[in-house]
Amino acid sequence: MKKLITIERHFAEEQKLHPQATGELTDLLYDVAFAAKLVRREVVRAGLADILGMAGTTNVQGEEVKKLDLFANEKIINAIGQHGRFALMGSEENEGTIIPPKNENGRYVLLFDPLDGSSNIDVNVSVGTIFSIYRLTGDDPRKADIKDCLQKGSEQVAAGYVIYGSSVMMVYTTGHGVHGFTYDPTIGEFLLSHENITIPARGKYYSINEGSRKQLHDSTLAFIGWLKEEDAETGRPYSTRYIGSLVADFHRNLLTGGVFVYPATKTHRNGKLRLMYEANPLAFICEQAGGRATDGKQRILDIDPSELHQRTPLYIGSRDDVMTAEAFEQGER
Ligand code: P6P
Repeated sequence: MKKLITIERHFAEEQKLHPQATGELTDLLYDVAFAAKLVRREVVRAGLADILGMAGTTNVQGEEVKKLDLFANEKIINAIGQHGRFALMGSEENEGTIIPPKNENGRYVLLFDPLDGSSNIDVNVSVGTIFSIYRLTGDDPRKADIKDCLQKGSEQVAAGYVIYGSSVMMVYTTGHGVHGFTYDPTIGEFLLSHENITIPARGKYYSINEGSRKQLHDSTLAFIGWLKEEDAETGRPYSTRYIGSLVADFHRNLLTGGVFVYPATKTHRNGKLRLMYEANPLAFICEQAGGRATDGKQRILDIDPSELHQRTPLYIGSRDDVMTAEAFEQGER
């Protein structure tokens, strides 16, 4: 019988890989896993409870917010913020930074998208929580401010996501590989199910919203055209897989190989996806799994952020597929 390793046990093992860790990283990750269990409980029964449907408000993105987004946001802030380990937080649902309920000893920053893909909630398509953890740039948590939230993705100490799908999984990295845990509701634990996830160098799927063809630049259309050509030697044509839920599309490509593209378009020069709590954490995971993540020109993790909610074009997934996409976007093909 395979060893049953809970995510908490794995966090403790990971801590030994961080000589400077004082156990705080383990505690942070434990808090995130705990919050994920609370969010999961509501997401999986959303159809039953009276929390389905529109909350009637709009978030900083100007998007209508469904009650589950609000719930997830509040749960994460309160469940994680109560232990005082985070000095500051940033969420897709909040315009400014969030000072947790307790933060006097916090030496870390948490940035998160509480429920990505929420437009899919009512149709029972997988949605996800994405998180990114940084160390404070200074020593005094009372002086923590927006500059602690605007660090390059390469400074992340941990990142991960929870996918609420046919099974609920939590995937994370602290810079020592990527590990996946599947939730067992009979014991209320995330159990190690995918150790050291690696993404194939080239996949067979591509994910892009071709409905916006008219808005796509010729370079992007040329890449899509290349993917659709018949060429057995390079495994083409690729198949389209586009769920419209970033975490679900990313997770499939991470496990099977493939490339996800949300590019700059004629109407959105920075694309749609958010750098700090969508692209950066997934880029950290993707690179740790042997993949690649760029904005079409530079590594996502090298982008010097200027705003908490700034957007970025995103090409992420199998290393060779992303490099091919970049060659087209840079006019080299
Ligand atoms: P489009 C969901 O709203 C989201 O933020 C991501 O989860 C998803 O990848 C993307 O937007 C889909 O955007 O423009 O293709 O509907």
